[in-house]
Amino acid sequence: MNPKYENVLKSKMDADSFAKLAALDSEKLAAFIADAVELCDPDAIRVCDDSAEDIAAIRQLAIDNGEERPLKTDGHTVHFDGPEDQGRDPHVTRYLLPEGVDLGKRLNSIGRDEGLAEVRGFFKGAMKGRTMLVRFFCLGPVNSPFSISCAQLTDSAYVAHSEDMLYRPGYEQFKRLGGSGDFFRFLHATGRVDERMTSVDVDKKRIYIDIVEDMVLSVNTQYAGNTVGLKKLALRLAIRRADREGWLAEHMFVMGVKGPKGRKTYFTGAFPSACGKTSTAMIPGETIIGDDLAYLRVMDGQARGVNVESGIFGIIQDVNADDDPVIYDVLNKPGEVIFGNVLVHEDNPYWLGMGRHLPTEGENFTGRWHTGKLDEKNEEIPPSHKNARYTVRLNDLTNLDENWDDPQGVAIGGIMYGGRDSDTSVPVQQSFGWEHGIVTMGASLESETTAATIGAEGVRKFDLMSIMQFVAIPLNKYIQNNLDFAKDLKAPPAIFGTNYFLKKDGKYLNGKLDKSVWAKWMELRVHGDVEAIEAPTGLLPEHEDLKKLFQQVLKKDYSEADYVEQFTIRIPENLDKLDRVERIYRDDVEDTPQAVFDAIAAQRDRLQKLQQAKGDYVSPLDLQQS
Ligand code: SPV
Ligand code: MN
Repeated sequence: MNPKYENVLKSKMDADSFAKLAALDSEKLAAFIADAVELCDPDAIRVCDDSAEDIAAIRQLAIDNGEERPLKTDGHTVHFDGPEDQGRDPHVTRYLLPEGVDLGKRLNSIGRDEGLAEVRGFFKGAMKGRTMLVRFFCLGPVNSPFSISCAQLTDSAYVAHSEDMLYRPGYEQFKRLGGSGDFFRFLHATGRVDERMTSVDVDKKRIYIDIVEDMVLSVNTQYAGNTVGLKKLALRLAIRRADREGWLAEHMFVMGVKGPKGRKTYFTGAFPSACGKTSTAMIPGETIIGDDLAYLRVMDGQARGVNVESGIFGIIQDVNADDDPVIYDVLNKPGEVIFGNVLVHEDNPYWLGMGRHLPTEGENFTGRWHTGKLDEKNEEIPPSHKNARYTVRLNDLTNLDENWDDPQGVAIGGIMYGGRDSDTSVPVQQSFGWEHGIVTMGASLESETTAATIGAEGVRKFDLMSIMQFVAIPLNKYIQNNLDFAKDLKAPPAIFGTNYFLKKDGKYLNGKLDKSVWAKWMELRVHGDVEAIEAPTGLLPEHEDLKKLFQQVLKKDYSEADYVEQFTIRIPENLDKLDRVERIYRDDVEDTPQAVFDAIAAQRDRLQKLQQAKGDYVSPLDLQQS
């Protein structure tokens, strides 16, 4: 090791930590840590490996330093983020733009030199009085073509603990690969905290992504979406790497859906935050591989996918025994769980929609709370935040798929795209083919905004592939990469558009569990086991098939009237949507692939022809079987 780094590092770490670091034999790593140490000035540095002792020590540290507090049930803790740190913060999340690089005008960016100077200013001395933790993780399964090694530096034991639960351990892999490797680097500092250990300098919150160094700098925040480097911050870097190497990094779950005679078909699915992604991946009776992030590669002519993570950082609101029985069970029995921003009363966690009466007082993300407590705008503070979360390990789930950690991934049979759409798309439909699906379902996705991101809720926003906030390359390239992905596939996955949020006269047309039926129908369609009806927007299920599935899966009758109401093609709304999406691709995106305009034009043409023949709202019963 370069003596310059060695001196800095040895001055702040014990022999055990230094030995762990030296064993990795990486100048790049030593330089990264030494620079961070000089900048942040921690009192001490602790280097952790993959051992159970180190992992347990981190968890204990989070409790000892007050970032987490034990709850009544064994293994459960609660963590609070400050009132203004309850979601990802896109306004202060920026790419450090090197000179001469153009990421397109939709991405939030700042000149690299200016941004680095600003954010490094906020890191200066930020770890005084604290210990810097040095952690190693792996994105995707270890020892796999999908693996990406990562180093995380943080002064938050909560962040490090969360990463232990959410990612595969990466120290041994680092050692095996040698430190010259192409690893991602993350530096996080909590910044000044109040007596509840929440970051207070919210005006100095910054999350800056350095695409030159594959590094992310995050400061004055604790919310995991802003601080856990391996989650959405690594996704941005992975999208760039995937672009260079010819694979896909996606904001998608991976799950298995059971078909007839013991068959199982794997799906990925992209849904914006808080739009049913986790609950789809957790459909009772099916198997989960992951709920948030997937890498996809072409291997031997097959689309294969892995879960990037090994745990779930899920939204807790509305998790209850009826709607999400598997998760509910994990949250109610002894075992390692971090509850984030819930209501705590007598050392038990409570959240909205849990199916129980909530206490009228306790502690929440605003401190002491009681019914009727008002915020600065005189609005009533809810007992638990809408974006309150739980963190669990996949290993604790009873529905975990047996192939979840396979280094070769699983073969993907189908892809779902779904948003929060109250008035346009049918609950489920299949695309006519890869290109039609990528363009009119993935790249045309819109969703009404939710509490997972700071900002107004319920505003319809364009969110292609549910990944808009994370696409770190020009959008046209991202879409082209998705279009091109099928080129080397023997049989591309079937693509489906889903919509769980369709309304009529202000009320939802579907029950929360109906997605189980749609999943079964999609599974049958992947294998061509059921026929479909050709609509201008895609292939629709037949009533008879859904009726059978509703009976089989939910023991419910599914009337023809319900079917017609849900699957009526709403032509004016669909045409409006095409106009909105086309406008974005024409005016806001540079060099949009022609395939996007072609697919939109063809869909418009089909919709207009049907409108002329049958009017604005066309029942699926008036359409032809394909
Ligand atoms: C999401 O909001 O999409 C999440 C949680 O998965 S996080 O990105 O970590 O905020
Ligand atoms: Mn997500």
